[in-house]
Amino acid sequence: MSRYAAPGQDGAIVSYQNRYDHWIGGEYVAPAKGGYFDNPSPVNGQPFTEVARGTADDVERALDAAHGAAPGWGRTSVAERANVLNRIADRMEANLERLAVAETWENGKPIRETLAADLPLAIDHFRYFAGAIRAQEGGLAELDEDTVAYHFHEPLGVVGQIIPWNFPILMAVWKLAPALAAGNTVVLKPAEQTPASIHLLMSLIADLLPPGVVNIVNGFGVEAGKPLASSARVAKVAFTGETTTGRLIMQYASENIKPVTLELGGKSPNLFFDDVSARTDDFFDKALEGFTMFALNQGEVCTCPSRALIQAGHYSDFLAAAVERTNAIKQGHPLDTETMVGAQASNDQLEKILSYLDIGQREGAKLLTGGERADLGGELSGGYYVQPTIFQGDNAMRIFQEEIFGPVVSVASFTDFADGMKIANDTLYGLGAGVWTRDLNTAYRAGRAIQAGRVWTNCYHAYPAHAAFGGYKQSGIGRENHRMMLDHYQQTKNLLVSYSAKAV
Ligand code: TXE
Repeated sequence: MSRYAAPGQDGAIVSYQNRYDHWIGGEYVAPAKGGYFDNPSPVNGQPFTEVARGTADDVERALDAAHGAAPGWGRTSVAERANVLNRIADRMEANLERLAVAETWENGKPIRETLAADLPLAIDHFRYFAGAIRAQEGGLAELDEDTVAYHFHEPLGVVGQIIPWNFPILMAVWKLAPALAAGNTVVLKPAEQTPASIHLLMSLIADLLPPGVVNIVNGFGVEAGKPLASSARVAKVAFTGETTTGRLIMQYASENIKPVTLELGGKSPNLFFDDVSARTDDFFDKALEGFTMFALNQGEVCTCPSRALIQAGHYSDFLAAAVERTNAIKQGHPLDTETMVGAQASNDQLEKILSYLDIGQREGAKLLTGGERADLGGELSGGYYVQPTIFQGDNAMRIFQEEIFGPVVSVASFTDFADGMKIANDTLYGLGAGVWTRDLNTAYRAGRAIQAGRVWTNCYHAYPAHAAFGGYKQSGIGRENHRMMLDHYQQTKNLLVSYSAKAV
């Protein structure tokens, strides 16, 4: 095991400014109203920097910069934009360890994940959209011999983006890469819990982008996010966060008839059919691994497989093995390379999860393991740690219906295929799902029957840039990833041209 030095310690590869202002027009800009707030690390609960508290005035200033840059950036050739995106990816790759440590320090997630997943995925995202925009073509329809409909792609202009704290850099990149590739300029509001990693990223790539193409306004939801989403000066709003907040974002944007894409909450089912346990082999092990994915990223993933549905024929045996496997998860210092579960991202989130641990027990669910705040002692005693927790209950319970966003899984059994589908779809959400079976017919039918935008089959929590991701039902509107994402950031211009000299 090795441990990366924490920021501020000897040998640290990340150092922060004492304060982060807004990033507007290619420079730091102090907040119009002068306020700042502390940014604590969830690893130990201690503030490590302070951040400008944005208001509507700051949003306006950022929109000025974004509008100033929009015509120039929108007119660059796709080759130029793709080159910029590729250079950003190269710069991030050259600084991968630094960005990974920053992401871990600010969010609390284990360094093994930021090194192996968050940052490589973010880098690949820029490369993917650099390629996608180069390959994009318009369309042409020959309406008759003399009449042609041309279809062009145009940037929308200035877009507003509001992101959460669970994957600070990756969520920023999921939104920035397609928007920039399509020729838009951006005003982005990071989550108030995790702005510093994004500023670190911006400081690394600032020289690669013309001033004003990407602007960052820090701050809280109502103070900074609302004016951005409500503005008549944005052509589109992209949001990731809680479903109730998504509803507000739609309301704000509807005032000016602006399109929104929303990536919201989930309560994803993870189904384990009987045949998973038919043999004790690698596949069985893989399925157990799939079960424990509820604790990945401390459960702070919109697609967290937070409802494990196990078919009745192997229910007890599979569950016993799953509990054993969960108990072997190594929780510890997020900067240790062997840590699998780190800290929750904020004290608010910690308290929300603890309240659900209480709710689960009060509504009669059986606690199979975990169930408490984890006290890791020493320098981590002020941090926000929760034990990986398994509840057994039934799908009507709140712990099966409401998003906990912690390392907590609620387990129930199902009898046959129809029963499994019924329980899986008995939710307001429809973002992700998992299906585990050796039978490809079952896998296919389940994948088609589950009402979710992404159904992982014999795998879970993979997020390649070229697979569409998004929600059914109350999990959202629109998609992220995949080149179809470009459609959310472009206008379609149709020119309908008659080449005939004849009067009609
Ligand atoms: O989310 P919010 P929170 C879920 C998860 C979590 C819960 C609460 O269940 O426990 O949401 O987290 C900005 N106008 N998810 O409170 O409030 C806010 O500043 C404009 C799921 O952090 O949705 C932040 O930048 N903006 C999720 C962003 O919205 C507003 C990821 C997300 O914050 C706003 C995060 C407003 N009125 C939480 N209010 C996922 N789907 O991945 C807040 N914001």
